[in-house]
Amino acid sequence: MVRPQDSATRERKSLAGLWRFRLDADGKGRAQQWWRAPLAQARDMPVPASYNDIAPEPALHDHVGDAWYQTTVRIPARWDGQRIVLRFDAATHRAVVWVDDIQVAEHEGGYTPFEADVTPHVRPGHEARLTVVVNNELTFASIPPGEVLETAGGREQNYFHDFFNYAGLHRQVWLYTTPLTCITSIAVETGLDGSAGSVEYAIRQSGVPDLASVEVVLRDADGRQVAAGTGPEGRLVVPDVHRWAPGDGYLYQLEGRLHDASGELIDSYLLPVGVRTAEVRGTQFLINGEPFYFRGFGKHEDTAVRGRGHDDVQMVHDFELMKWMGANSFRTAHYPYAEEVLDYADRHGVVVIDETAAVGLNLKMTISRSQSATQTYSDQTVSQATQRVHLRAVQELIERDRNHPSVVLWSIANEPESGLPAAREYFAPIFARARELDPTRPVTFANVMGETPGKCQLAELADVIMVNRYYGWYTHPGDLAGAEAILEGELRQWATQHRKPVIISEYGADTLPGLHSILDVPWSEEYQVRYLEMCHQVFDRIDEVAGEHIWNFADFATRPAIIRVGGNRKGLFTRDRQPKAAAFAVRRRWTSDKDS
Ligand code: BDP
Repeated sequence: MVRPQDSATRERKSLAGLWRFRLDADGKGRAQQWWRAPLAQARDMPVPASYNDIAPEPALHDHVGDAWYQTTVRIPARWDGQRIVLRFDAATHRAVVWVDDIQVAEHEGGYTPFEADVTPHVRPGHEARLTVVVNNELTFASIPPGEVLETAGGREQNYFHDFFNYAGLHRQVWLYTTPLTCITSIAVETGLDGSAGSVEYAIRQSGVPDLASVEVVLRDADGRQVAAGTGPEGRLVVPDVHRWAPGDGYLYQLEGRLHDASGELIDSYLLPVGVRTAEVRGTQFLINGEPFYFRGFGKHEDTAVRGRGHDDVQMVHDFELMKWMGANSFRTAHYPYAEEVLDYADRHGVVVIDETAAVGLNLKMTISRSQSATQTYSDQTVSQATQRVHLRAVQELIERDRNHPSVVLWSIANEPESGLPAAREYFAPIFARARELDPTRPVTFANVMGETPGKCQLAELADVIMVNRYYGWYTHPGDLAGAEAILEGELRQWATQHRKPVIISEYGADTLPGLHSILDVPWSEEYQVRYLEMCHQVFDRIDEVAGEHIWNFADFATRPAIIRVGGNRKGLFTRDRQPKAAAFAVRRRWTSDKDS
């Protein structure tokens, strides 16, 4: 699958706007075939957005089950003779799609795109009715997992992760064209050899392969051709390459072209390409052969009203704030982010750890307990059925994001229970699948507190030791000296036992802006500052530490819990992006080697 784009041979039309919308709490819409007619009792709903916070209604906010979206679109008359495709950048967590009365697509997984060739079902110049049913139920056979409980108050969604289960059409919806014979996928892998760079490409096309010949042109940022090739696979060499590097998001543009026997252009597809390498060597993480230290955040796609809905205004603002902080990287905790986010990171030289939505494969967490089970891995809980969905999620993530130079590391899960042999059985094939799909990038997961060196069965499988640690918060609250000793002891153990780079992918303290204290009082702004300073002193003493990602960039919504005050408050910024005292303190650390 290649993304929709406007090129010499393609055109796209965004379907963002107000759609008709109806909750289906009783789940009767499918039986009653609601797609067959204009949606009755419908209200307006913006796309893209989560639906949960759009109106002040508990039934909408806490809805469990199906929700229906519908719109009508006129297919441009000039699209006659083209292949017409309907694409959803995401539908959380699963969806079925109809064009008029015909089912055209079905997809599982809330954060990766899917599409349908709708050419036979639409008529250029005429209107088509698009209906989507989006379902937000999490079960042990979904990624992330959860359980739907029948309670006195009705059906309730329980889940084992610490962020609100927003749902809906969170990202763009596109109608787009391709020529009938067209490029269906492009994959690139880049390398460096002294001052030269290489771009290995593989292009697939639909239709009869012999009908069209493939030609590839690589241009620099000024549009000058620097290399060219023919055939569906090949290797381009760029002398004196301008490398993509952290802080220098230099992009070439690869044009894949299909020509017919007479030399006529049939299809043209444009792909930005950053030439760089990313690898683990010993205890270092290298980008372009140079040690890279990750400075940044675990984030969320989370804002007021929109929930998880993508918004360019918010995205650019968040990147500007990260830049102001001196951050050079972030992790897409805890799901694949909108593709626009990765495009921006590519263009601006921001480094990304790209994560699947496999969060909460852990029934030992006290914050979000299962009501039905205690064993994480079993036939009734995280099982082979979960693993199949997880493998598919890894595949969809890598297929979607493999061409982004900003992505340097795959994270296949967050905080799974990892101390059991069953964890190894479950995860070994997932590591293997990630490496098979992309041999060029290291693979890891975020290890949870308590699964210490020696106990964790997965660290051995990972290329990087990535740990989430909260000494001084969930343990040793208010006791920074005690926290420091245990944090340092554990990180040193990781470093000596595994001889791999260690990234602290989460550390943080909830903080209420305006709460102050001279003493070490958790929740105060001063405590967040001192807690982070303590962690930083430890990291600076350990050579194998290759990165620090503070949890979290900004406060974010969670389910109600007595340890959550209006959500998770570990942000350096509030949910509306106002800085807490720690933002200034960390900025001093992260910009101290610069003039700013
Ligand atoms: C970790 C999780 C993260 C939570 C964080 C916290 O990875 O999703 O939000 O802790 O408790 O367990 O703040």
